[in-house]
Amino acid sequence: MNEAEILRIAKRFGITDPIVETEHVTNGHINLTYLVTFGSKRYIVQKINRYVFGNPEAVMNNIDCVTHFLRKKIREDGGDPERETLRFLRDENGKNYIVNDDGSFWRISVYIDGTTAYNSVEDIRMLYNAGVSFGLFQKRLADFPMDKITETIEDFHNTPKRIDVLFDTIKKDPCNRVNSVKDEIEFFVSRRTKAGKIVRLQQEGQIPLRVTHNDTKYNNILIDKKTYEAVCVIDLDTVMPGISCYDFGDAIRFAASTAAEDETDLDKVSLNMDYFRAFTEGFIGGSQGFFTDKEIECMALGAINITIELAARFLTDYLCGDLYFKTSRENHNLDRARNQIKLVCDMENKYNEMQSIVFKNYKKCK
Ligand code: GN1
Ligand code: MG
Repeated sequence: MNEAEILRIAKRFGITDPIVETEHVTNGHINLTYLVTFGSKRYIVQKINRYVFGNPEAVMNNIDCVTHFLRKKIREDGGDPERETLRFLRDENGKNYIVNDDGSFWRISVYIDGTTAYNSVEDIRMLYNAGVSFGLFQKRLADFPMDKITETIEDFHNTPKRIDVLFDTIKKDPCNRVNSVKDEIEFFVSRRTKAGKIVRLQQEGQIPLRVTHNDTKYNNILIDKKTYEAVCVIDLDTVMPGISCYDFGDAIRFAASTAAEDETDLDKVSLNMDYFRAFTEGFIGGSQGFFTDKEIECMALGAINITIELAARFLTDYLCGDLYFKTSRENHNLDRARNQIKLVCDMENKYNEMQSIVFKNYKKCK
């Protein structure tokens, strides 16, 4: 992408200052993201991935409704809505996205100064604060009218369906890769029933459907570089009806692992219990006692189930020829799948300990 094109897009959102600096942000696996300084102001310029998001207008409409609602809640809580939620620029027709000449979808949000998104935990206080913020995010959206938002990706965290898709793909073997993943297939055969438990409980009405974030990776929260405070939850593309234990679990899966999601030395991959404790304390405390007893009982299992789901998604994408997640090396998705499988096995060994930490924190805020 050249700067002239970014400038042309920015103009449609009313930005007239020249570009001073452009940085390609490579954190995310889906959208194309740039941090661009126009004059003295910084913005996030993003191209939405059309392969992943079939209906980008719906994505942007969801974001509009959710940020509008959050802004009001933040104000009521005495916070600063300009720092604590995203603000997207509008074009001359009032839309929060534009369609470029080539059909691509672009959006621009205001960069929140003094903050950054981290890929790993540099200080445990940041992780605790991230927990508070993700917990509070759910609490603030508790009375959001769910019928205002649409499902941007169908069955996004329907774990049993994700695993069915994996087994279908194994049957079809579109890229002749199945031979290299025999052990991994065994893993999914043995976990298939367990992996569906949370979704089943929700379908039976034993745990509620809530408005959730659905992608609570540690790098999807902006943290103040000086105070370590978690300022703003970002990447709102998948905010839709979902399961609270999965928001908890997805954050644990990513941030409380002792290694990066694509680490290939599996001896390095395990669940860091200090990190688990810190995030749990923040998340359950931040949500201020609004989870039900059943949800609390399912938090630790939520971490295991969502990690199995991610392993399935990465392996499916590997078998399909790497169409969904961005990859930057050969076998990248296979490495990610193996990494997540190892993490699941370690979580299973630590399940009782995880449960007792969750319960302890729940009792504290009741
Ligand atoms: C993707 O875009 P990013 O990197 O925040 C993915 C998540 C996965 C994650 C795995 C829309 O998130 O579901 O958990 O990669 N987002 C989408 O790292 O599929
Ligand atoms: Mg992201």
